[in-house]
Amino acid sequence: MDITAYAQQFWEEGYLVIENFFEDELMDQLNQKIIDHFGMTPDWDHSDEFIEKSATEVVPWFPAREGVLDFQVIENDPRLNELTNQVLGDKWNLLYCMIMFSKQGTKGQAWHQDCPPENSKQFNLNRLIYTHDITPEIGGETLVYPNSHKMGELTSGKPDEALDKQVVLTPKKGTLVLLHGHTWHRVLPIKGAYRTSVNFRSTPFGTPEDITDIAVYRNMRYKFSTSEVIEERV
Ligand SMILES: O=C(O)CCC(=O)C(=O)O
Repeated sequence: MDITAYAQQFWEEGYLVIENFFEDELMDQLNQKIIDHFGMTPDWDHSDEFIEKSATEVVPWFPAREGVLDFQVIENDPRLNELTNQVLGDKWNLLYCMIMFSKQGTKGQAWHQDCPPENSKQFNLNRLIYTHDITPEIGGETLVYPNSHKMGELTSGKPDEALDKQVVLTPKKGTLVLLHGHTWHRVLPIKGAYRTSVNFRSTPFGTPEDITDIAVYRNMRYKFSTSEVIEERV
């Protein structure tokens, strides 16, 4: 694995895909833990206003906050840590491990940036691991807009419309995707039984811990800690 080349590619494009990063057996075990936790029809966690306005239908879970440590094996993976060192520099912080679950027939996630893009040095790095195949039949493909980590604020408009330069990712079981928090991204609607991803969000040294509290959508900025639309965008 040429880590330097991977890091360079990440910084050029704002995202990076590495297939077969984790073994199937580990992915199957973790996928089962996720299903054991959520079942197939978990209750919503976000407010109705957020779900409606953001066109985003996911249920988050932070396993470590509940003492569930099964996912730490990924966090401790030396190759993942070496790659993160190359991308963020030696001093970076793990923000949290967040698992996202979407039920069958739900919308996925509209275009967003995980945090405001005004300060290019302050951002979160999504380190996404897929414990099952994402396919066109299952839906839930991840869309990214290459280079948009250098383009400032996500354009305003309809939250989930197709954008001309979007790239469709269909990560398979065991794929690692690194995604800059300022890169414009979204998740397509879910047609299969469910869709999940595991995200070890991290930040460069010196980034505030609440960096992902405010997310940018095409129609608003939303503050999660107070469940508030803090800016309408038109
Ligand atoms: O699950 C994915 O593929 C994307 C996750 C995402 O949109 C996010 O963490 O903001």
